[in-house]
Amino acid sequence: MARDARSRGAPQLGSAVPADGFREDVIAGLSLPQKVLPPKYFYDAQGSRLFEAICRLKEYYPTRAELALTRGHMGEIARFARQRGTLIEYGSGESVKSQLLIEALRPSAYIPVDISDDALRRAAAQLQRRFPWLRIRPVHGDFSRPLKIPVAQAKGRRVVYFPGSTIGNLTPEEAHAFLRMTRGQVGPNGAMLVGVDLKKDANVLHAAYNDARGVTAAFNLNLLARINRELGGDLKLRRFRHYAFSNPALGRIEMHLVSLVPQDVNVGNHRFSFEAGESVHTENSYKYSIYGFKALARSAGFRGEKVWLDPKGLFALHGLVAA
Ligand code: AVJ
Repeated sequence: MARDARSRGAPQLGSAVPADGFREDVIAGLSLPQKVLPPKYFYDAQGSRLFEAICRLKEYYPTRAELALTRGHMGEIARFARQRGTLIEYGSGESVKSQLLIEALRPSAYIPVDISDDALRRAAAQLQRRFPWLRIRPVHGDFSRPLKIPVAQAKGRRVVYFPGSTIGNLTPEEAHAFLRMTRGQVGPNGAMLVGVDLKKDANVLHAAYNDARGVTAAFNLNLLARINRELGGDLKLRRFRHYAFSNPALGRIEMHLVSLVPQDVNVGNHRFSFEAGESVHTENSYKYSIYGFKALARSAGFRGEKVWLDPKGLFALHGLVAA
C-alpha cells in the first residue's frame, strides 16, 4: 500500500463528513416542549473515555455478553460472513471485537466509520499495527445519514458490522430506515452483522443504566459539559441530575437530565428556561426480542439467517443477508 509521510503509523481519513451540526441540534433540541439532545453527541474525547469506563462496569452486561458470544461463535460467524470481502464497521469505537472479526475474516478492506474522530484515529492506528497487511480506510462521519463509503476500494462481498446495540439508539422507525439504507449500501449479495440487546428483567436493565459508581451519570452529564466547552454554554452541572428508567411498554431504556431547580441557561446567545423537574431527553436504548428484530430486518429488505446468543442469553448477534 502506498503511503505518504503524513500517514506514518496511522491510516488517513477517507471522505470525511464531520458531524458538525452540534450547535444547530442543541439549539433546536432545547427549543422543543420536551427538550431533547441527540445521543450521538455523547462521544467527544471525554465522553468516549467515559463510555469505555461504562463498558467495564459490572452492572453494564452488554459489552461482556457481546464479546463472549463473538468469541464463542467466531467460526460460525466467519462462515456466515465469508472471507476476503469488504468489512464496513459502524461506530467502531474501541474495536476489540473488530480485531477478532478481522482475524477470522481476513477482509480485503476494512472501512471503520465513527462519529468520534479521536476514537476512530486511535482504533485505526492500533489495527494497522496489529494487521499490517490490512487495507484500512477510516471514514469520519455520522452513519445515521447516507455516507460516502470509498466503495471503489471495496472488493468482494460487502458486510456491514454494527455491534454494541448502537441500533438501539434509533426508534424502530429510524432503525427501519437505517436498515434500508444499509441494504442499499451492501448490495444484492451483501450481509450485515448487527449486535442487538435483548429484552429482559427491567431491574437488570435499570442497574445497567444506574451504576453504583455514577459513571453513567457522568457520561450523561458530560453532554452538558460539552455544550459549555464547545458552544459557550453556562450550564451548571450540579443543577441537573441523571435519570434513567426502563419503559417496558415502549421496549426501551430512557435517559434524561432533570433540572433540580427553576433556572435559565445560556448557550451562546440563546437562552432556555427550565422548570424544576423538567427534563432533557438524552437517549433511548431499545431492546428487541429475537423475533421482533428479525421482523424489523425483514421489513427493511433483509432476511435473518443466523442469530447467536451469549451463554446467559442477554445479547444477540443477528446475521442478516440481503433478501
Ligand atoms: C452504545 C448506545 C449501545 O444504549 O447501552 C450506555 C450507550 N448509554 N450507557 C447503550 C449507553 C448509557 C449504549 N449504546
